[in-house]
Amino acid sequence: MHEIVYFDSPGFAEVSRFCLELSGLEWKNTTVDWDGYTKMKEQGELPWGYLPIIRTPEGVICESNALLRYTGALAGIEPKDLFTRAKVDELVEVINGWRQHFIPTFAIDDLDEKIAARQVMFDDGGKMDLALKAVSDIVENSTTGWLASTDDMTIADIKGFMDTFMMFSGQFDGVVPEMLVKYPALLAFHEKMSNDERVKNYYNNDDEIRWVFRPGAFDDFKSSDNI
Ligand SMILES: N[C@@H](CCC(=O)N[C@@H](CS)C(=O)NCC(=O)O)C(=O)O
Repeated sequence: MHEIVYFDSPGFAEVSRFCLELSGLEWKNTTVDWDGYTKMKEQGELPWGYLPIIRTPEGVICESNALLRYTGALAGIEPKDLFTRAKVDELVEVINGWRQHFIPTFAIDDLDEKIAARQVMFDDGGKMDLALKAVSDIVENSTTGWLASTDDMTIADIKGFMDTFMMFSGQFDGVVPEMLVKYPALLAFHEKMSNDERVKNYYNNDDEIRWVFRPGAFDDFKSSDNI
């Protein structure tokens, strides 16, 4: 039995939760609040001090990208070809790196200041704008519609989809769905991923934060030139 432990939010764990579901194995989704996290840390249950972790029959694994590769392999979606697998990993790392821009804004106490700092990142030429343009280019240059031009979905697609769209759920002050109007290719990728049967089935529920992963979630924000 595999058990993933994280906060309730998608954050660093959503991609691995989805892969565990795809694997068809029995798995448990354990969620903790800040007190629960602190307790685990004090009790020495977090080898590197962070969540998520996954408890496996053989021991604990930490670091979200390690979890993603492991659960992606359990799901049987890792490319067999080594070069392709490395290209998938390359995208996973690049997408992960975008968090570096965003995370410092969590420490800004003043709400207006926090919103302003995030707005700058999403303005033309800002770090998140460039990141979203970069995924858009990857989508446009793909020969198959999947980010690493593979025949089927890989962990790069899951990471690209979830890490990108989770930002717009309303969970992060100042980051609003309207910001997506500038990225039609990204919205096309959203349509592909959210309508994939595996993704569609997983989000066939009424979770309030995870509306961003459902088909049609951003239909209101598709620009008219794009229809
Ligand atoms: N590099 C870690 C980072 C994980 C991380 O930052 N987790 C946050 C929750 S989103 C955490 O545990 N924060 C507790 C803290 O910063 O004290 C990973 O990718 O798993």
